[in-house]
Amino acid sequence: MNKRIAVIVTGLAFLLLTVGIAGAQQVLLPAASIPKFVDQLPVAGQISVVYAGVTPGYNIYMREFQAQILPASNPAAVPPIAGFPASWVWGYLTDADLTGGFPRPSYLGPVVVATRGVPAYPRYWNQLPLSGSNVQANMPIDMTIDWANPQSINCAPDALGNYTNTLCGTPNAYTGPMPAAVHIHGGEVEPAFDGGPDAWETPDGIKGIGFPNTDNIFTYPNGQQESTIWFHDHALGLTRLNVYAGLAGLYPILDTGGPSAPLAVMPKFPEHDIPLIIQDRSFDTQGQIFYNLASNPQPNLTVHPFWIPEFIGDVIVVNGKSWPNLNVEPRQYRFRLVNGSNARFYDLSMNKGLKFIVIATDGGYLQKAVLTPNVIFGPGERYEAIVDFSKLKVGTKVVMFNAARTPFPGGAMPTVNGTDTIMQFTVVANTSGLPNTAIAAGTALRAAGNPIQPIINGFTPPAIPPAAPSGNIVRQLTLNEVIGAGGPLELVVNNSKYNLAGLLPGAPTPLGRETELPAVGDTEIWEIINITADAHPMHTHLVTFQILDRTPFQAANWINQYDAALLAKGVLPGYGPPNAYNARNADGAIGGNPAINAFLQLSKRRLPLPYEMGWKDTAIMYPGEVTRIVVRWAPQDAPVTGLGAPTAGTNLYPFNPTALYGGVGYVWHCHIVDHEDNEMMRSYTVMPARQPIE
Ligand SMILES: [Cu+2]
Repeated sequence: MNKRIAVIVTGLAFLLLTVGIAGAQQVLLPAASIPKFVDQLPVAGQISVVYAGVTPGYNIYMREFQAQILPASNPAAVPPIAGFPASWVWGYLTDADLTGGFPRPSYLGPVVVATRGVPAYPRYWNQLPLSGSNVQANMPIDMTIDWANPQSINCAPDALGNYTNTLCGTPNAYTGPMPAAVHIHGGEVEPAFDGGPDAWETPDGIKGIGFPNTDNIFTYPNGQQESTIWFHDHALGLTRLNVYAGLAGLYPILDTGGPSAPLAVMPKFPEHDIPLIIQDRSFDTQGQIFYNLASNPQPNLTVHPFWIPEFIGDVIVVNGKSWPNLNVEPRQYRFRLVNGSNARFYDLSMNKGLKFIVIATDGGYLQKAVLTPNVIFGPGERYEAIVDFSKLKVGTKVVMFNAARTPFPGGAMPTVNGTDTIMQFTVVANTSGLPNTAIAAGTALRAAGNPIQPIINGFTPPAIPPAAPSGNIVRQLTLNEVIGAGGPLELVVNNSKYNLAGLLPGAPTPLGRETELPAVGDTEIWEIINITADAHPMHTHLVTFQILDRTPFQAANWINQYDAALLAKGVLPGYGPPNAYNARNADGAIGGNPAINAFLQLSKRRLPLPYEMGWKDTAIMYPGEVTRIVVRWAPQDAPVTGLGAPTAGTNLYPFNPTALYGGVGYVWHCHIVDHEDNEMMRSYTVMPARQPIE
């Protein structure tokens, strides 16, 4: 462990001293030269809104266009400065947007407002440039990683894992039409419409194996609870670039029967219900987005010339504007916080004595509102929080700050008056005339017939050991870094590369690469053992889960056993766990790893934070800890016990999650998208029945 951490720290010191490698044609715009709080935060209206509950079919066009991210002018500057030009970006446009004028106020969007129980049928069109893209010119595409490769050149590694095709290595970057795949993050949808990493299509019609043959029309049943889900690009090995370029939008699902009375009276979009999609970006001296390879350089350029372990931006962008201001009335506001960054975690707080009243997690409302001075979240996570400006005088300015280190949690502090600052709120007179609301700590948030259903034992975790209620399948799975000279070369889940086949004899698809084969309707405990130096926000497709606990373990001792087992079996980094995946270890867990319970430091075990005690689809897994989650392959509302409770082999979804499209099921992965793009993702398939376990 210590050695691994030392390697990372060395890499960080290196990045602070270097500039420009592959992006040498772009020169970094100093973040300090960008004035803060000049532009207003784009809200619903400037970001288009599509009411899918009213119009279930709608078009989304992926296009290249210009958006004004940096201030176009700065009237307050003395002496006056000219401001910055619009930036070339990629984004999702609606029919109305095509004639809506450019540059747009934001690259993000649209906000697609869905209604629970009313299916939506978006039609996605990849209309990114066939050639001559202004965005792609600033975003070198690494062909040495496992990616959505639309060309006939084979860039895959050889049997030993070496990348030998010189057409794919330094200094070549892919410049052809860009593959894209739209993933509905948090959506309960069948595999064909999940928009997983293999479901990509290029603007000239080349398709990945998972792209549905439905005339580009997807089906989202919208069966889950009222929550803020979102959609973003997910193309294999390209997600970090496509999302960075702007391909992300919000997808709130509304349900009149979901919230409690005090919450139901809060106005919905747009006035007092406002998404805050937080991202970090860098810009060049021409005002163009800059995927700055020097922000965390890849130390082994001969292996992956254009992939870096984590992109670290020096400019904070909210809803597509750098360091914006939002004018607020002296009343309560509802903010839908989305961490849309590549790799940056945020630890949000506010001055002037303001706190967050957290009301919802990724997948729905908490049972009761939680008052907290700060909210910590990683890429992909969402929280909804009430902020009460009612006690502040008109004219008061409130700043939202960030205290999270990068990489999280042990990396560098955010820069002072830079990445430590998110945005500003200015209190203005109440002109809406709408009555205030009264959400407070402890306010019940869910309608009477809609309590949260703790999958097992409430949020009181079962004792360790045994690790789980008898009869439940328990998986113990690792998060690993593959380290080369100077730093990480890739990151993997359970020491298994994404497309590594043959780990599980009898794996059900022609690809044979999946290892997690839960039965539909089953409830499993996943114990994720993080032996890397950093925290990873792990994300499951299809299902929301609940966090049971986090427990530090004697890392050096367990890793010694683990490394010895890998060595004894001759297993190379990235080529699977040391033992047979489906054989129970001494803890009764499958996954192919040495038992860990004896190494847990139980006195240091922590329950999830109060604001994490709800439905999650992405959760922070800290280094040196085992994070336990309980996952159930059934709709959120299915009862936990008694009549109608799902059991292994019962499908309660209104679709068939075991249906495979092109041999593709679902994935689960790290949502640091730079990690996800370089192997930190596993393929998983929902099965009609439990698989035999040895
Ligand atoms: Cu990760």
